[in-house]
Amino acid sequence: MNVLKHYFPLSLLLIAALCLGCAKESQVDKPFDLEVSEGFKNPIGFYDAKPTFSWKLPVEDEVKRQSAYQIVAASSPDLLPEEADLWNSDKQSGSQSAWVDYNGSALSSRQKVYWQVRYWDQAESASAWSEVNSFELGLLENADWNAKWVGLPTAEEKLMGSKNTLIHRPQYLRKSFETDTDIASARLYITAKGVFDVWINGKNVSDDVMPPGWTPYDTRIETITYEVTELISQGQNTIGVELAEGWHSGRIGYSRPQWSDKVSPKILCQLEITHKDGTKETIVSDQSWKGTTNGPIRISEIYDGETYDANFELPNWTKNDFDDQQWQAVNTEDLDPKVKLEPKRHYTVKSHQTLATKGIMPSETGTIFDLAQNMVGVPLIKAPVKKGDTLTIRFSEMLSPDGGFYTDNYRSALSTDYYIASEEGLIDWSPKFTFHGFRYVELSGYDASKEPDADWVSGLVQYSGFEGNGTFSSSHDKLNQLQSNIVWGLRGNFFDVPTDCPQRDERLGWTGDAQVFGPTSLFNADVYSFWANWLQSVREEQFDNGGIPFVVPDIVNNQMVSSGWGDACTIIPWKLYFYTGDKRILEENYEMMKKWLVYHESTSEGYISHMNSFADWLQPFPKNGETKGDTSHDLIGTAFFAYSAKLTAQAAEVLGKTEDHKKYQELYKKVSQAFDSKFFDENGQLKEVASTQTSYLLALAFDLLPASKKQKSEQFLIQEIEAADNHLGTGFLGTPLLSEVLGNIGMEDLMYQLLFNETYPSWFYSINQGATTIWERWNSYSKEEGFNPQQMNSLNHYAYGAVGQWMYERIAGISPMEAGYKKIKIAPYPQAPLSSAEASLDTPYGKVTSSWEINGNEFHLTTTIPPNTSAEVHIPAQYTTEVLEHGKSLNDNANISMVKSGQGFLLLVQPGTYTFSGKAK
Ligand code: RAM
Repeated sequence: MNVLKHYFPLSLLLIAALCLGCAKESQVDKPFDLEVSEGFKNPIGFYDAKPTFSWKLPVEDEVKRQSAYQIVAASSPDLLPEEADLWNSDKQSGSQSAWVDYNGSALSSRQKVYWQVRYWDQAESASAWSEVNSFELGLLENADWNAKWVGLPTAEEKLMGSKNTLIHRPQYLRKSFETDTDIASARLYITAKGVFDVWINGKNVSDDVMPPGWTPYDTRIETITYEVTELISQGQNTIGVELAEGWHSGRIGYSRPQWSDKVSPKILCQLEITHKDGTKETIVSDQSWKGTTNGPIRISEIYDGETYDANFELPNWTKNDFDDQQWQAVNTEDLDPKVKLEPKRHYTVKSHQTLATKGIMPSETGTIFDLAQNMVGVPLIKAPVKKGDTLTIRFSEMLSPDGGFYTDNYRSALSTDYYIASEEGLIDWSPKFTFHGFRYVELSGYDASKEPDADWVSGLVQYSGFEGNGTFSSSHDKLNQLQSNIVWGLRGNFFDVPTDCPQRDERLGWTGDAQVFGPTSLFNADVYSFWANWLQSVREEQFDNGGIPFVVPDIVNNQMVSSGWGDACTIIPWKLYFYTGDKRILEENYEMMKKWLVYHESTSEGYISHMNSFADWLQPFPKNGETKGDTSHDLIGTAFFAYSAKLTAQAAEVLGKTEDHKKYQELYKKVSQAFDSKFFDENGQLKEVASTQTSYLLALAFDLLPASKKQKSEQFLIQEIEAADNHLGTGFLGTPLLSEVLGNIGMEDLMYQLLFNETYPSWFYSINQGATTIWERWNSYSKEEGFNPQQMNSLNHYAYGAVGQWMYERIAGISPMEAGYKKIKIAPYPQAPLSSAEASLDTPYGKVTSSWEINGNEFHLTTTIPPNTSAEVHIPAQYTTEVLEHGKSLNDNANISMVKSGQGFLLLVQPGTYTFSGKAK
């Protein structure tokens, strides 16, 4: 006691001193949500040897801003943080917490890197170190591969399918091998010219759907890495791969190159085992593999569907003791140095959701199962069959008014699966190497003695692996349905590449559709890596003259280009930069953007474009009756020429390329001037070309008119809309600009009217006809007249869903003021018929929310601003009486400062959550 007593004051002092020390070191919570490059968390088989690092600061009252950071990277977690052998950034001052370039030792294939980060807050308090994260590189070079392409020469069978296209029968490939010593780790590197599913010792290696996905295969094939340590055992092992034609060798698009054995599907596979004693062993695909086409998947085609014959099942073929004596030796092919093998740089397609049948009805030939939602993926069939039965599974997006099973809009895609039963009982089956776009499934050929049951059919919803990152909802059911339709359009058309539609004989990476919907997709899902990958494909497909094909991957191969479509190559990089803040996307694509301007120039005279164009595709009420609408093609081409020049100038500025910035800014001005004098008179009215909403929208959205004419032109736009009885009159290119332009010119009320219109053409029109996705046409179907007679009538086409951006940005009111949401604008637009709306969005700095409600004459707004950002909050002019935050005067809150109190309040706020209220005057 005495001793303690004696030392008490001293020990107290010591503890206090220690605490102060640690307080300085780790007073604030550690950063979280660590990611590398375009949002990857602890990836393996990673593509990027020069990654960027991002992290988030904790949401706490004390943490407002980062004043400095430090990143450490090492070859082993034990070396962190003190002995980081790969990189120590040291303390770097500044608030950058996203997309920080790795600047350490060069990294190579297979290397695993561990890293962590800490930050100092606005008061210079250091956080604790974050958790240790890691990334492991895949095989980055062709030289890393010892394997050969292997497969059976399926082209030789000369099996012909629809449209006289060669069908490659699915193959089953296998290899057994011995491994003697204890296994420390094992990685399977694998890809295919075709699509595959891989098994080791009877276990399915992954739940990926149709890997490796679709790239310009002549230039680049993506490779996949699987962690398979647990699947390999000491002694004998077997790898089995199912392989089908997929996009590489199957019927896709309009024309294919001449068929030859070169296109017979093949796999490339390299299993690398590290033993506990440090030795390494590699098992590769080579001439020792064997294969057969006598397996149960008889045919599998993307457009036409899959046929599975259970009589051909090969029990245990992926296990050791299977007898493959009757199987054939495979053909081998060397790697082609012109075709780069690169780790996949975005997430594979997977089944993300299962939809249950909501209704059953008889059809002429069988039973129809209604999933109550137009979706993309495959059915899961658990139906009773008798031996020898052929179960026929057909699909439809919508039934005719008389209940008929509508399949005309699949055009030549047969979109039918078959299951041939080998025994009586309940099957549990899904097709593997095809996908369908459908809401209804028709089954026929099942055991007729059984009463159809909802459990027989469900839908596996498949799309590229990304998470939702935004939510939007409101007090209005139809607006919520529209949001749902937009999200389902996204799910349905992000199937490894961005597609126009998921169901007919098309499903192609149409560039125009992509640029139109791109921004809205970023509000709803974490699709940055998806787009970054597709842009790599766009770069790979750019023609030597700078032209951009209108579908990527380019299966058309006719050097055709379209204005408004090719401009995806400037618009998407810019939008990705603006919504993420990652400059690298501009760096990667800058040369492509410049080359595209060269192409624009080459198709112009005196800066007036004569580029071919799909124009304002599917504009309603076209006077000429054409799908291309009434807007002048030269006007469209010239407007996009100017816009692409403007975006390239902006990109040059961000990248610090001063000369280029000037040059392209100059080009933008010249093209705008030419545009103005060619198409507009001195009153700001269109001359010599058809007067359309889209013409005015392009001029105003891309800022192509002199200030003196703008206001006048705005009036002409409004007149055009009024002449259409206050309805939209826009196709693919004009529609996304409506909300942007009307918003910019203070005509949000009019935009509300267009958005809430119930009659044709409008968004709600399709909802009134029963749409559960966005349609290709404003009038794809009506209850009175049934389906649009055109076969080009997709009921799952995301383009018109582009209005979703405005729903987040203006109705709920969340938009970036600076790239990547470093500065945020919260500017909701409350307006009848809405009484409330809310959105949330995951930004590079954390979650932003905005939620408003009108209650009598009171306006309430709750908003959350993440740390390391700031925000401008706009309180609408009509509610600026008695504005309070949390019931207190704004002056009482040090985190709020008034910037302007004229037309509505403009407040600058620091990170935190705020609840504002205001009364109507
Ligand atoms: C259609 C596609 C796509 C559109 C082109 C012009 O076939 O579905 O949506 O961009 O045509």
